[in-house]
Amino acid sequence: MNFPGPKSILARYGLAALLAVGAASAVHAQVRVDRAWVRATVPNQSATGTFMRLTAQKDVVLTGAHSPAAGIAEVHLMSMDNGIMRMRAAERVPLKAGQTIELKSGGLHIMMMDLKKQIKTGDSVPLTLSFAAADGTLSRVEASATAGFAPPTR
Ligand SMILES: [Cu+2]
Repeated sequence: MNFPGPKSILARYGLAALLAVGAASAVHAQVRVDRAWVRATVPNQSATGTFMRLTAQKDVVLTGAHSPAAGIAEVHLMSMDNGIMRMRAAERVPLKAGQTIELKSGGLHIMMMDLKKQIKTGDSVPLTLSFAAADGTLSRVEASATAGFAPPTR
């Protein structure tokens, strides 16, 4: 019998499975998520932005996002183009080890589209962020964004 060693188990299931098990323990997460918030919506609003601070423990690339609150969650980048603010999908956002990047209004954000229901102030919206390391290892980090109309004050 040839049992898979720890290395091939990692390769087969990805670090995601391991991280999912230890999601509650931030110590093991490769990326720390702070001050996550989502802009509350009015009835029938179909999209909104989610913002946070991300601090990577090692070089990784943010490759996507997912939330049960939205049909589609995309990493978006706002930029000025000839005086016009434009928004486009950012497929890969590199994070440098030890550096904090801020997803904020008017800049990088997670766009939640096809919202399942109204997001009200104080709601807690679960969010899964996907990352890829330089060696190809994939991981996921679970976060929770608090709904409001302004960034959290602490
Ligand atoms: Cu957007």
